[in-house]
Amino acid sequence: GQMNFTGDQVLRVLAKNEKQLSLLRDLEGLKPQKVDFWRGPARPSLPVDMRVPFSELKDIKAYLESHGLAYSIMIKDIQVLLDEEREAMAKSRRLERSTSSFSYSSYHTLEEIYTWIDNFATEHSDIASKIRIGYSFENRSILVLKFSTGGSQRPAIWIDTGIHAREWITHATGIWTARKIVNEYGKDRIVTNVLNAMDIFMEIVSNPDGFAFTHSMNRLWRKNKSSRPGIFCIGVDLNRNWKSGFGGNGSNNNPCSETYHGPSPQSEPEVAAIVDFITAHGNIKALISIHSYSQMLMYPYGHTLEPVSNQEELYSLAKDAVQALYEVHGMEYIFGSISTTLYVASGITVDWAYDSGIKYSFSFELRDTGHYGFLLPAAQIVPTAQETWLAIQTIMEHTLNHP
Ligand code: VAL
Repeated sequence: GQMNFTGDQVLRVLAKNEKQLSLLRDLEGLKPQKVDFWRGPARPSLPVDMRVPFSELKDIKAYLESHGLAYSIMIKDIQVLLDEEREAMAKSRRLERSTSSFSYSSYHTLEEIYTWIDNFATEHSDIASKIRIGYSFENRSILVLKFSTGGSQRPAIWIDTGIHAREWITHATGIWTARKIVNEYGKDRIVTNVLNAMDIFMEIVSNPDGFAFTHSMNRLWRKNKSSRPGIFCIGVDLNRNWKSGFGGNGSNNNPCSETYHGPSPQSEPEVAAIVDFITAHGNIKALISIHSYSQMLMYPYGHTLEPVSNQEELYSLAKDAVQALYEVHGMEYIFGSISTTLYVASGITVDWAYDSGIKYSFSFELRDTGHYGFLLPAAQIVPTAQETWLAIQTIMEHTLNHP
């Protein structure tokens, strides 16, 4: 059954300087698998959020206090939020069944999403179709929705959500976005122009095994579910398994780490499926990889502080996208390159995409900034998707206008 998180807390630590940050980094090595960083140590201006199991709270709080690290309690009891989330899903499921409808303002299981994908592709077969690009480690289908008004190998935009299993707001945003695209084609100027010249690919559940596991066992699982003989811990961080900068700083060699990069680049079938698809396609012009949380819009590189060659263009595009997003519900996003905005992270999706010639490569961190973190209430799905849509449109339009 489901892992219970009663009494587990999310602590927010505000490190004053680099030395305090490295004391926090030490926590990962000191207590492997005991502290789960929700927002990892990055820079002194950014908070560090960590989930601490009830059994470790005393020790961890003592560690923080003894080193003069100031902290506050962001979530007092994780299980309370998990119970509310489950109850909301059950309620919405009852309503969906009695009305034979799909609620875009609720979270869904993998089976529900896969059924929705089938129905969606059938209902909108004039512009949408389903493609299976591979199989996960546990042999689940890896599905992509293709939006196309014709042509062959048209220039295309790729959007992936859910590469990290617990980031449920990203799958929900992807689903809402897919519907938005079909609803707006022929109405909205940008969507119509984009789809008249380009295709859009959306991989909504990029880590199906991990996502299924967040529903069946552990809501807070991040990695995939691969295992290898002789290795005790399960799972590779699918956002550390890409070839660009593989194994470098901000990725971990320890299979028990949440940022374990895996044995070799693209060792994971979920990553290999995307690499093979995008490479075979050969005409992807923009890639948008969606994560949560922190409210950021970022571009390469992650693995190095070196600026990319079109960094000024990406900076001003990110600025415009974030401004458009802000105008919807007043949510503030920060933006910049990953390594300078957040932290150095190696083997990530957007670095690989950029190095593969996709010069408009972006990664979002959606809502919120830590009040709920990964447990964002379903009431925020639609507003999050609405504002993200404006940013996505901005990137799509720029891509269309700069072939
Ligand atoms: N937050 C993401 C990660 O740690 C970044 C690197 C985009 O995987």
